[in-house]
Amino acid sequence: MIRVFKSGEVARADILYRGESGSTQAVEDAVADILADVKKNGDAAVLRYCEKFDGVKLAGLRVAQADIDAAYEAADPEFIRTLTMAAGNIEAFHKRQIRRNFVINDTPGVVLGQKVTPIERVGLYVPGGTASYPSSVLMNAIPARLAGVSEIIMVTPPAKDGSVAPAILTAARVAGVTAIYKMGGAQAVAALAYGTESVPKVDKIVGPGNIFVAAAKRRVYGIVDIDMIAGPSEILVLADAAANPAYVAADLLSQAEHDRLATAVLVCDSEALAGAVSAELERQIPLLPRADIARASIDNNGKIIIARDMAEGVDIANEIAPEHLEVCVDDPFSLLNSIRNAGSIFLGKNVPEALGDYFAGPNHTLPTLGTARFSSPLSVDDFVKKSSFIYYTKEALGAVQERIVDFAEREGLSAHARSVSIRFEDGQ
Ligand code: HSO
Ligand code: ZN
Repeated sequence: MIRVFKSGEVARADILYRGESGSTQAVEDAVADILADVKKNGDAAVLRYCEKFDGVKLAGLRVAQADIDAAYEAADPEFIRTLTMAAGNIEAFHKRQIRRNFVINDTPGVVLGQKVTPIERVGLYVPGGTASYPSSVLMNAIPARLAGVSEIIMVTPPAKDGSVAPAILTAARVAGVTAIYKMGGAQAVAALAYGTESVPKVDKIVGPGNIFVAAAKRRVYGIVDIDMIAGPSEILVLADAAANPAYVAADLLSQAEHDRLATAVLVCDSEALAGAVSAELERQIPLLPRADIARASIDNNGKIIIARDMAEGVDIANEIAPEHLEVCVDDPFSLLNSIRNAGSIFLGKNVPEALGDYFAGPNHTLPTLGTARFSSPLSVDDFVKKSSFIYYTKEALGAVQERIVDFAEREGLSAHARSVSIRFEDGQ
């Protein structure tokens, strides 16, 4: 059963609790060893770990273009149509994020500006097993492509027969992934970060993964950039008394089925709705193929918080800062302004989170674990960097040279001062 709290009767820590997750010393040690091994021994080490962890002895790591094309050709045309439509929506939304260069030319003889350059090579991690989602391939690869990344290198652990799920290969082709390697875990992160004989070294690694992948990403951060360390999926449904309890329960379960550690929370202003949603959860859970996962998530991490009114409900949502926030009220736009902390906001009673997970266009790679307080959904910005530039004529430099010399001398940096003044000395 989901736990039910009244806002005035529950400690803050209980409101904010998201369940246990995270790394252990044993994981950290194992990952450190794997990283060092791959750095030193390259492909041979990766192939060895592939045999050990994925149970398959591969001849090579790269997936042949013919295999990608064969998966695409064999795919259900309806699935390709769905992928293509979703990709079109994701592309249309993310296109609006593309930043332009800017130039400032306000002062005579001075040009200042900022130029945007795509990151050259990006590694995209795609988990294996049941968390292997074609939708995540689209969500990660499309913003990278729009940013102008020239190589999008996808990695994913192979099945025991050495294959990669055809749906993943198909989505990769639709999204514009440029190369695919069969490898997973910390060894894949290491290969991307350091490069091997067959895997090019990348500049940034994105995509979700298990605790080994997360620990490896954390460790290689600085050698390469990373997107984020994603925690288990989270949903917070903020609903008024008139919300449909069956819909609310279904939406909570859509995230609970992701992971035993997923967190599903309902905040509402009605005891009646709380009771009805709790009953609906009990009715719906046994109907799900992934009932055991959903049950564990709802019983361990799920909660219903009854707020005094919707304004307090918004405050609680802001404090929790969920990855996904559904606002199940009749006039959701009236609350939008007061929502400050949420990865993605689903407005109104007709917008299940799944609409955003798959199709609407905004990204589904979102800040978890309360990091929506300070971070944003994955976007085109994650795949570019900016350089500033400065141009001054000699006259323009001359007009400010004394200020710079003065500033540099006050910092005790005479060589700095001199690099300016030398340009105005006779005979130099
Ligand atoms: N809800 C997940 C994304 C996803 N859902 C993929 C279905 N497939 C992100 O938290
Ligand atoms: Zn989902």
